[in-house]
Amino acid sequence: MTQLWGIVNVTPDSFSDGGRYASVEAAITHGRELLAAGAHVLDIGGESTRPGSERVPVEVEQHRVIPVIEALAAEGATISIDTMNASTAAAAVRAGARYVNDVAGGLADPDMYAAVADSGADYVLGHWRGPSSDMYAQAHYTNVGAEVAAEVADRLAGAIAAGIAPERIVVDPGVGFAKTAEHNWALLRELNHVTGLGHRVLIGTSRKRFLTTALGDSTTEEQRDLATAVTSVLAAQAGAWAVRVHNVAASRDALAVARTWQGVIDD
Ligand code: PMM
Repeated sequence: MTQLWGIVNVTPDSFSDGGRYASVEAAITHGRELLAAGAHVLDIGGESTRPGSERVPVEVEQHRVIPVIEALAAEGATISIDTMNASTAAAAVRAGARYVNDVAGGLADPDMYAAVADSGADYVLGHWRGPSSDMYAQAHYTNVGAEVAAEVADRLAGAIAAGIAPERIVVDPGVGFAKTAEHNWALLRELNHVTGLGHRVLIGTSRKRFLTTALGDSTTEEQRDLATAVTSVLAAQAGAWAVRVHNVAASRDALAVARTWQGVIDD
């Protein structure tokens, strides 16, 4: 059964003056809602990686995410920490996280592989070519599926050499990271290169701008949830182990319909 990873962003709410308490409480509540909607894993992040985003100091990142991880892990949730920072990864695992989701695949922090190896957590290794502030400068490919898979294979070798057991590593081709919309669609069409690496594969398409190629430029992020649910089914059919989504209920239903179509009655 495809794993549903629900996204919990712990970032200050610009419309609220409640400060840290408000964003922590809101994130915990949101995490509970995603679990009720069927999320298997909550992916908790305190630093945006959207195109153009600036980095957040690690102290601020940890101040945001650690109380949320502690609270939700104590309630029995399976937690992933979405971070590019080794120290945040280590602190999050101490607080109860079971996965370290690193969109930079170890390239943003030279200590990441060692921190993950020591922590005992599973590792999501994302394809990345540079910081979000100028990621489009790196968006050059002739055969995106093969090139992404080759670069991920390189990172995999480094992670395994640093002591992370291969079966603990999930790979992610990094939809939207140093890729144009055309690259993202081609990458998804050629997912066999990445699934062929022999690891679990996680795909993150949720609400991303490239979906407007299909939907039209004027769609808001929330208006991309149905399209995201369709990509969840297509990703699952292409061999993905997990999808990372904002609207868990939409992808849960879409995946349930696809399973039923295929005659799989598993829940
Ligand atoms: N995308 C974002 C953040 N974290 N993690 C993984 N593993 N894969 C992704 O594609 C991914 C990620 C950016 O999206 P968001 O800002 O909507 O969370």
